[in-house]
Amino acid sequence: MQGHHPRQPVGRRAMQASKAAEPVRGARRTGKARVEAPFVSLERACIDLLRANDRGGYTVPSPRLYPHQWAWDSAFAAIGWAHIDLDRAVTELELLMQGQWPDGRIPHIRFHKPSADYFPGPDFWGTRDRSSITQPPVWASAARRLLELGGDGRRIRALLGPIDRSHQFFRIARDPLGYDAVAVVHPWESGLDNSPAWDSAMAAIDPTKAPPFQRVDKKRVGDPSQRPTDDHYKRYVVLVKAIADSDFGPGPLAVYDPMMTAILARAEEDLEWLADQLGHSELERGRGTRLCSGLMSRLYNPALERFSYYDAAAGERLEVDVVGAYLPAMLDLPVSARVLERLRQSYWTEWPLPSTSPEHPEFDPVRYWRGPTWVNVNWLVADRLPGLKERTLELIERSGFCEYFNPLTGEGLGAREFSWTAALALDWLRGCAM
Ligand code: 9WN
Repeated sequence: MQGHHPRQPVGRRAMQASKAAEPVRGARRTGKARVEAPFVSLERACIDLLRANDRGGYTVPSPRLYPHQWAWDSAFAAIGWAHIDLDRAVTELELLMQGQWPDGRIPHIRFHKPSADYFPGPDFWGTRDRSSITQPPVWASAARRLLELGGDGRRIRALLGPIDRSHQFFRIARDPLGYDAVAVVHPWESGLDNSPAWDSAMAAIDPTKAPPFQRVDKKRVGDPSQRPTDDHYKRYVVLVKAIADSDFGPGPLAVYDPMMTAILARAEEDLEWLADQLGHSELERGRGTRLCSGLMSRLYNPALERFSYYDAAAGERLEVDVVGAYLPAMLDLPVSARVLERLRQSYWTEWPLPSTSPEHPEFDPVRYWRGPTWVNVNWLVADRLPGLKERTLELIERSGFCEYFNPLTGEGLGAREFSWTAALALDWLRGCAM
């Protein structure tokens, strides 16, 4: 695994590369010199947005819809902060890791302050100040970027033990069949909450078991049709309660997720790199390679040239045509080139990448993860899909720092002033890539 994929140059060279990089490269395709100016101001706008969403050490994903610290959002924000203020970037990861459960899990939400602006709060989770599920573990990859850009090695080194334990949690608690892959226990854990990937497993969850609750999210976006349905929300809530009732164990849902597995494989590789750089000798090696083998042997479907999901509770393979089924191509797998080709063939809409295939019967270009384009997904795979970074920057410049975008029209959707959209755009503008 190590060093086989095109990555950023490290240390000082990364800084030079970022300064020397031409942020306007994408715009130049239009051949108009004057398009440079908006990109310069886009960079300024990214910085201003992260500063505005800073709550003193952590960054809220968006001020109105998501007023707490979310795990993968925070790691993406740290990558943005790394281009503004490296110490502030390290603080972001420190606060994230401080929320760690004793068993190693990093909660997907850390509630620093009470807020009536988000449901469910800690009382619903049955905790004091954090959720009981985790999220795609991008924090090792973020820590790597911080060190590459010159962050304080002593502070970053102190994060490696907690990061290591957070990775081990997946093997201990999220691999019920011993597949060397990750099974999520709640759609929110995947980060791609409302993807059709979860529909068949969620069909087994009884929505009538949900206790009474009031959604806040629908009031926070202009158009509720961009958010999950009430039926889905009831099932999410039933799962939250089931996890609390099982003493924060897994609950009734377990779906192997190729995208989550790929993100952890990349994170393991980045953790090994950090351990080498910073002299953290106690790290167990080879976990990333094992996850790659798990992906290939358990989840790859050669006929479809993409990856499958696997419902461990039902014992059923799920062939769902969603973007996560292609995301393992962000790794150096023997099939990555073929999978990327498929992804390009089926997902290159006007404003790629849609989160669900336009051919899928559930494709909906405006509803949350059921069709819209998301910047973080694009960022994860953009260095392997020429043109994707440039097109995504054009999209942001045109429609703003939205949470997601209509993949057909480019219309901005969901929350506004969304942190990871700005943070990852800034990473690109400074010449970096996943
Ligand atoms: C539930 C914060 C989070 C992201 C997820 C995204 C959305 C939350 C929600 O917002 O999920 O965790 O309430 O919809 O799907 O990826 O981390 O931005």
